[in-house]
Amino acid sequence: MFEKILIANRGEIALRVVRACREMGIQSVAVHSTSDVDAMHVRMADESICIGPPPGAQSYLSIPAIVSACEITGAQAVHPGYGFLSENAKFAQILEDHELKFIGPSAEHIRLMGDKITAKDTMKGLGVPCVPGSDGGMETLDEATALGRQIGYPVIVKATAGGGGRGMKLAKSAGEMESAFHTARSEAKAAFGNDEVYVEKYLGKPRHVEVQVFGDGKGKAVHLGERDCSLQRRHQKVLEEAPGPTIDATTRARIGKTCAEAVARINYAGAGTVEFLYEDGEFYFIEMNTRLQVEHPVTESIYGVDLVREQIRVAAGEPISFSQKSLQIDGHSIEIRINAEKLPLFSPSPGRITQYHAPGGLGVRMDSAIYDGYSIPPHYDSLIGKLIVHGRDRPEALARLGRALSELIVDGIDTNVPLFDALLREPAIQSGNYNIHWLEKWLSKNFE
Ligand code: MV4
Repeated sequence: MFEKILIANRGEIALRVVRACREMGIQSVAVHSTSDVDAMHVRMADESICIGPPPGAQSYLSIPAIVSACEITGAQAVHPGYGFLSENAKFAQILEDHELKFIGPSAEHIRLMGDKITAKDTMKGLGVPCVPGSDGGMETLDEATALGRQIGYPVIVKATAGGGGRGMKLAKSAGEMESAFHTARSEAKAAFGNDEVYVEKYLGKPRHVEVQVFGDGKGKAVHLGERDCSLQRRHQKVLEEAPGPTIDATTRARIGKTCAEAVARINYAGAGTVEFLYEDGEFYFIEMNTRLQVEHPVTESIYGVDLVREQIRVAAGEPISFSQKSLQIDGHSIEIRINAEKLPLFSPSPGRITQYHAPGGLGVRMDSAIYDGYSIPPHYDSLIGKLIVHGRDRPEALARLGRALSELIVDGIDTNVPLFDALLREPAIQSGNYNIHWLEKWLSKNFE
């Protein structure tokens, strides 16, 4: 096992990794920018090192700074968290070249899934159900138009270098294809330096259902069910839950097995998420994320598994500590993302937290790196914490979420907490009857 792990991240996820390290008897190294000297992840880690000025590109995204920090501190492995360098194949490769272990999948698997056409082609070949659409990229407008006619409108044009909602254009009819195709291409070129696009049948009212998989890198893999992350605003998740309100045990076992077998076949190592659109009882693969996700705690809650600990074990060459058969779902879990932002426009709201009180009690977990008197710097994303509740069933989890929210105090800055108070009063949230468009529609009526 590793003796020392460097955490190439900040905020709540860096603290999450520090916690796993401490329970495993592993020394942790925090890295930080000059604006993060007083950050909680720096205080909680066994040691820390400054890696540069506040902008991400010069600190948390700087590969030379992080490799140097490993050499100075003697860390043997790097946990990238989520965001920043977590899905950067070049970073994984450079660590390997320096005989440092990247706690995550191989550079090859990151690259494979980072190219959305290759990802889809690979998953299709492994028996994972995909959205109907082009096999590979669309070189010309004529090709895209012919495909649109074949699969039927509406269709969506997506950038192969995109993902997470960036670089997508909807064509509702043949007449809209020319504009969708050219706009998608030029936006993809500008954003990613790669103008390759592909075309898919557009699904009108799906849910976002993602399957958590975990591989040992040696041909074994398990699944840990699904999360429903349909409640999103501008491609940012707002609330996630597990199990999915519309997924039964038989369906879960079937799609889970398909995903686990697929990643086992490619010797995938560590945590991964297979993203689907789910509509009318069918799963359609869209993307695979090769990192630990923000919303991993809802899966941990219902399965009683520490996913970061498993990531570290597998990276060190140890087996996954549980079998598929031993995994049993216990109850229901819901996570809300608490952001430093001002409603109704969701504008960033950095500044000093004058008072903070975290909720507690049975079934309540607060993953956050804020504290009384902490100043949220303006340089990073607005996530300041995740409130995760667990109950014996969905109604109990919802009641517990309302109760926990009533205890939470974050003063001195604006947060999106009032949004959740309002959401909990909605029948669609109480019943679980929502899709990927529900939140934006509701916001346009009730907030903006
Ligand atoms: C789609 C789609 C409808 N049909 N693909 C957006 C993010 C990226 N991961 C995939 N996305 C979508 N792909 C087809 N063929 C609708 C979306 C989409 C969406 C997906 C998940 C969660 C929220 C969303 C909001 C708008 C659009």
